[in-house]
Amino acid sequence: MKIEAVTLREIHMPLVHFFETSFGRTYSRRILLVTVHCEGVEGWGECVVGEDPFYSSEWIETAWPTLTHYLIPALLGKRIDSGRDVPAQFAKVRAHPMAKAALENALWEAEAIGKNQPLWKLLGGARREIPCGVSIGIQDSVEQLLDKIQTELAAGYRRIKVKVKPGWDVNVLERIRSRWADVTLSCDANSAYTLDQVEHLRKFDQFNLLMIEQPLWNDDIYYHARLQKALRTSICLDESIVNARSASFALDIAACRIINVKVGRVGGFTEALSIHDICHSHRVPVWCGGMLETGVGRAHNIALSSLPGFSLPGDVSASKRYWKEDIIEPEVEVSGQGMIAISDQAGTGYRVKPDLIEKLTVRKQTLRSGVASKSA
Ligand code: OSB
Ligand code: MG
Repeated sequence: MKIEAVTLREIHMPLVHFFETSFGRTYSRRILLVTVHCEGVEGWGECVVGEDPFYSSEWIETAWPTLTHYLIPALLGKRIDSGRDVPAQFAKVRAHPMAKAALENALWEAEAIGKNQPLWKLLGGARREIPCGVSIGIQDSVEQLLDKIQTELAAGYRRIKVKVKPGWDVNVLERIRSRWADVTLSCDANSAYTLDQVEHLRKFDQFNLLMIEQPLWNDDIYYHARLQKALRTSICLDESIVNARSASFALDIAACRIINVKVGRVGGFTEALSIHDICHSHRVPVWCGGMLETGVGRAHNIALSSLPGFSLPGDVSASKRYWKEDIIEPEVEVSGQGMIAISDQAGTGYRVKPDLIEKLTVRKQTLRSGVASKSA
């Protein structure tokens, strides 16, 4: 595939309901989309950076120039046959995994369309439907949280994950467990605790949680191993697993028993597949995390979740939980049994809605091979 042009766009989309984690509340998303144009085939990718450098150091205003100055020029005009060949082209650029992933994943999608194959098959997937969980943010009151859990359980979701932070944790988990003794429940701290709080974190053990996600520092693995020894509850690492090497290290020192794979956080499908393979060979379950994606990123998460090691419900849920109208059709739908069916069509099986995307676009730039960059 010759990469003739790449288009970047920023679109603005309000969330149906605010989303709050231990690092803050989001009402509306600034979404960065990339389109690769390869000899009549188009592939789309979503850059899952946030509006602020809070989940990770990358954010929308670092991703855009990293793409236009370095990553897109590294591909323009080249022939690249496979998404797998993209990481080598980016090797000189340190970090910026989400910017890299957006472009790499768009090329995997173009490759799948070019080969007339479903993306999930190209990635090596096997599942024909995937189990879904939901991630529910911190609310204004515990009652509001309980109402939301009720709604999601009624919709069929198979795992409830709640965000926790000091002051919104043991008290909240107690209320959830007293109403639903048996639901599959986990929590995500997004690095809100330190090792001084081990005694406090041990109180989580009484709630029979499937896992506690990233309790300690975002860049830490070593102290999570110490904490895992002190807890009965399984630790799941999210933020601190940035590549296959950190996943191997975490498993070697028993820092966690579960890994959350986010394709943006690890720099693209190629690295995500390596992490999957390492975990699968260690019999460590993985699941697919979410970053409040639109349908473009969501469709990629669905394809990735079809791999055999993705044995736990992911944070991949229906479009309508996030958006009044998603930018793909059909929208992502979840069955009453909490499953998403995987399409047999070439590519992701979802189509972008160009008119809606155009309407939501606030900035756009196309870079063409052999032509100086131009804003429009
Ligand atoms: O830690 O998994 C996280 C959203 C933004 C940043 C970090 C996280 C999340 C979520 C949301 O938990 C998952 C979703 O997309 O539903
Ligand atoms: Mg997380």
